[in-house]
Amino acid sequence: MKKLPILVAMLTLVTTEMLAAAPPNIVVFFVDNFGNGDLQCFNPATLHRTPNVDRLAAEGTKFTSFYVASGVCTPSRAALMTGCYPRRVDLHVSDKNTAVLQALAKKGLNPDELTIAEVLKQVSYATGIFGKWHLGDQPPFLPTRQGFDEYWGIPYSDDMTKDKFPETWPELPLMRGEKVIEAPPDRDYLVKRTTEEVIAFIERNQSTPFFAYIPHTMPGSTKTPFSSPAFRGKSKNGDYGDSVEELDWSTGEIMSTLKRLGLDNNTLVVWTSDNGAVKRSPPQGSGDPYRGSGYDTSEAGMRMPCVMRWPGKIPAGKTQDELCSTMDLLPTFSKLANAPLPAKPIDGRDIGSLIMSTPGATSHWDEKGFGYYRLGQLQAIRSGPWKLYLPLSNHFVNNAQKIAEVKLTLFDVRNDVHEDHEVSAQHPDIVARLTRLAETIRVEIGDMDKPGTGQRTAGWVENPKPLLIAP
Ligand SMILES: [Ca+2]
Repeated sequence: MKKLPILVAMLTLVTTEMLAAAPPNIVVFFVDNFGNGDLQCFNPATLHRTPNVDRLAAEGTKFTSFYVASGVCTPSRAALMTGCYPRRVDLHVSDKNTAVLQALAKKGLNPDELTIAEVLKQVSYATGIFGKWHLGDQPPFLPTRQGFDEYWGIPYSDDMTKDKFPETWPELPLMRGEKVIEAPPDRDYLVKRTTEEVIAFIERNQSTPFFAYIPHTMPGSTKTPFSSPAFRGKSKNGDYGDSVEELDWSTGEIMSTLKRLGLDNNTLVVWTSDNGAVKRSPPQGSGDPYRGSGYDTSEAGMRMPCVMRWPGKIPAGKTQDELCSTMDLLPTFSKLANAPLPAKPIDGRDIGSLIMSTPGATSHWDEKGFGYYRLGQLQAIRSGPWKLYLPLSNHFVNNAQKIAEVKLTLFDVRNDVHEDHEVSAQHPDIVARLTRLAETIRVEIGDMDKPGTGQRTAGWVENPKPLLIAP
């Protein structure tokens, strides 16, 4: 009997050590076409009420130089999933040489590429995706073939509906696993139902490390974002605001679930957007305080609001302005989970020290430069505070590949976030250095018709077939 307290103490010690070493659950919110200025915690002037994401920011760190790798959906998602520039994995353009994959695309993320889900599966994470995939709708390209145990959602954008091409496109498919369960689903309920699916996934997997990827379908690609009746007409910013407030509600529900199950202290939560808010008239989403809008290489197009929370690991109430990217998430998660990196080269790096604000941590992008691509064109580069817009006689000004001439310009996008002061004449040395870095990226990743030495090929299906409701 005398030995019991010692045994209890030993057991307690083991349990504590095991808990300390337990790899974190990982939850990634990746909303669609949502601007930096659309959250209270990034823009107090916004009309949107976003208390739940604001709470994440208060309990975690806000990232103010966090970039997606493209201003449009498919390439941005390809980069998040693989840790690579979209051009490296050949998803910078669609099979039709357009900006994003559409229904029945022949192209998709190559099954040989390793996604975050596959990396985490190596160390037995449970993996689920809930929302919009957009990396190929043919069977070999579905998330279930890319490391996800579970899939509930739509394979491409919410606006790719049958009425656009009634002869060829199917009704918008809602999928569970590899089966179409409804077509079309009522889009008003996508965010609500996605939230319920995520909560059920977390409940089922509470005793194992899990990765929940939540690429919410909203605000999405229509002029009239959808929301469920509880949110409709409730915001001060029309349909767009209603959908933003429902996304915030969704965040709160999922965080409450983590807390209720006692999981939130060992869960890394990342909340960000796939690209900036789209230009609409009258305006809906906001890229404030940055210039530009979604779909291009402007700061508003690619510099996203990002919040990360992991109590005790990521400092609370902090702002981190070092340059980082969605491409860094795969290697960072790989390190945290102690899972091997993909054998093929990737562009992102482990940013654990930046996330946790280790003193002296710097951005690897400052050394090699971060390239801003639109379609297959390298248009700008950032290193440290500096963004250099490359001089181009054939600059793509929209996704239809209309071209214009642009001159070389240089801005300090850390201190002059609205890019009001062009300073190339004052800093010829910086212009020269960034120009050299751009050339290095161009050689490896490619530019326009010139292939990069590091480029790989996407997957391809010669005869794509519509996804239809399973019998
Ligand atoms: Ca998008």
